Amino acid sequence: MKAVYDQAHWQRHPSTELDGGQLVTPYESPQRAEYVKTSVTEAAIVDWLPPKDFGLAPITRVHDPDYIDFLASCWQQWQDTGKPGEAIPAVWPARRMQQVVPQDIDGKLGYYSFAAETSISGGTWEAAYASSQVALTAAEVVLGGESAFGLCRPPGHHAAYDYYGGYCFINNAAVCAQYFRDKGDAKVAILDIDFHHGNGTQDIFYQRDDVHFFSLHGDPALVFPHFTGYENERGAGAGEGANRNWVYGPGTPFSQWQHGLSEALRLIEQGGFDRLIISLGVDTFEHDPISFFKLTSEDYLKVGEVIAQASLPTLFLLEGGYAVDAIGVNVANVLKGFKQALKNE
Ligand code: SS9
Ligand code: MG
Ligand code: ZN
Repeated sequence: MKAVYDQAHWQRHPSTELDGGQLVTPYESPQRAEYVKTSVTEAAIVDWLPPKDFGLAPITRVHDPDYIDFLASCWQQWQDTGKPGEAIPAVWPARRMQQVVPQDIDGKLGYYSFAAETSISGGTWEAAYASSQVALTAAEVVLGGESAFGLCRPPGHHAAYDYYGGYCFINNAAVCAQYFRDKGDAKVAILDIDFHHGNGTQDIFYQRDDVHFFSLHGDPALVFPHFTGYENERGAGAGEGANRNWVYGPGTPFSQWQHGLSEALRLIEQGGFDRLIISLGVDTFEHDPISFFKLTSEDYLKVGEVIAQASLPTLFLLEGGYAVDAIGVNVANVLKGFKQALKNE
């Protein structure tokens, strides 16, 4: 199995996250990626590849080009105003207001975001761009039929067609699904096992039948992203039935969560997909500081095994996971379980 890493992720190092009415050190830290790199290397299950550059074109296949321009220029525009801190939105177009892009940076931040915890600082765009190229480099390997892991940071699954939030700016899984389509695949599946609903991925493919989205996550009535992820969201128009959500409450252990996982895998096995993308968040871990599921480090071996049942070329992309000292082992265990199951086939 191949894996891709880029030290450019370090350029994403904001010093603030709005949490509990205070500005705290962000949970989505550079150390996360380093722990994953170390554990996956120690597990001796991958060969590391350097990232290639696929340019902006694959990104604007799934994101609004104006949104991408905004991300690329936001920090400069923010600094030009002389504002003292990092860029944080404080106002949004609410119900019955106009959906028009404002000129002023405070207005733009609200227009192009859906959450305020995610500060934008210098290097954010560069790291988000590099993260998408890590994903695409791994995707190119998967196009050849071999499975691969993209060690993406920042993560992507909360980024929608034209807004960021939840630590995400470019939707790496969506970029790669579209890349697979553009390279000739007829049908692609994305399975999101991060603790949070992949609202961005759902948004991008909601009306489409060629990329199906499956997500297991904490009940949005109780947790972020609060306004999407309910089980009655099943896709619309041509995409009717191509979107599935499984929601679970506080304290959910693997023994319960695995029912959704197995059901999703059954649908993926029977759905005639060419390729599978896993939005691999391990914030389902029992000691994750911002989540409430109870998966153990051992459980992640089983998760990898179950994913292998689909027998599809599989692209694993890192999403969340905030218990930094365990994130490495948990991610490595998913890949280990997957690889082991393939061998036993
Ligand atoms: C914590 C609130 C969490 C954002 C969570 C984003 C997870 C990305 N005080 N809000 S995987
Ligand atoms: Mg999820
Ligand atoms: Zn998450």
